[in-house]
Amino acid sequence: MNKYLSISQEVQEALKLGKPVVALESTIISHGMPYPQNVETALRVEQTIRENGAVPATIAIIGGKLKAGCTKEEIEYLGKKGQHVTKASRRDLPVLIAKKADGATTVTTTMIIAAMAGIRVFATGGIGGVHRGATSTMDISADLEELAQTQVMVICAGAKSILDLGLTLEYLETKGVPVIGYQTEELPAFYTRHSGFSVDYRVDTPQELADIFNTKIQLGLKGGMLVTNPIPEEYSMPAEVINKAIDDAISEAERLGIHGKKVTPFLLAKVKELTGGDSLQSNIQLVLNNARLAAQTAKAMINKPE
Ligand code: PSU
Ligand code: MN
Repeated sequence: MNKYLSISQEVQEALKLGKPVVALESTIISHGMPYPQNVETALRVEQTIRENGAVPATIAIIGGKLKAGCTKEEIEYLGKKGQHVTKASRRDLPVLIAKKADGATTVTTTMIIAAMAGIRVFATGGIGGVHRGATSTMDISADLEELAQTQVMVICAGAKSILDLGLTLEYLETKGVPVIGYQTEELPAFYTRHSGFSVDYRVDTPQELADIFNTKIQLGLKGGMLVTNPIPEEYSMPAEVINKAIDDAISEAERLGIHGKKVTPFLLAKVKELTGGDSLQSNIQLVLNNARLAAQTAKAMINKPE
């Protein structure tokens, strides 16, 4: 095991016994939601994973250590520090480790650390992707490159239309990443169940998800798999409301000249501000929904095809 990796006792034991483990990211805690709802949600997500028969491993960088399995205190610390914690992507890892600093892991770094620890399933809210206007800004999330090279299944609620969803799918196709709709043929758009774009395949059970990913691993194909799980109907938002907020947030970001790693957190915070508490409630519910599916899928992964 590499000397920078620190796996909690509980997660280590589960992995040793071949029990199901689900990885969780920490940027969603520090940058994705306000305090204290971020901490409450992170703990509820862990609880949901346990109720569904798996062990949660919240991932973060603390004092230069790559943590797979954060304590309640560490989650509380990251949630309180919020945007003051470094949002850590692949390029930040060596710097933060060498400086013995803290970092909140994005989808990218959560995948990297999960893979190092031997965790194959990861639940989150939404992933990064190709931004609108990327043809001139070249703003494409490192999450897509990570999905292309690291063998972790990412279960999300699709992507927010702060992104260009069509270009995001094209990019994933080029990079050889399977995009699977869970009980849907349509790519969900995070707050809403519909985007107008089709996914590659529809799958209806956790066992099918597990079989596809186990097969990918057995074939030795590098890269992950993206599972898009629509927000439950009762928590989805009216498309006009959310799309108006997203358009306004993007205009504001352009006006202020926001760029680089600040773009996504800025847009997320602005959309939340413009839609009040409604979008936060939807956000919490879709993450819980993904945690349930991830736990069931991690359990199913243990039944490997011959
Ligand atoms: N999209 C969301 N919620 C999030 C993020 C994206 O709907 O919390 C976070 C995730 O951690 C994701 C990161 O990996 O933002 C992507 O940032 P960027 O676009 O800068 O790559
Ligand atoms: Mn970016």
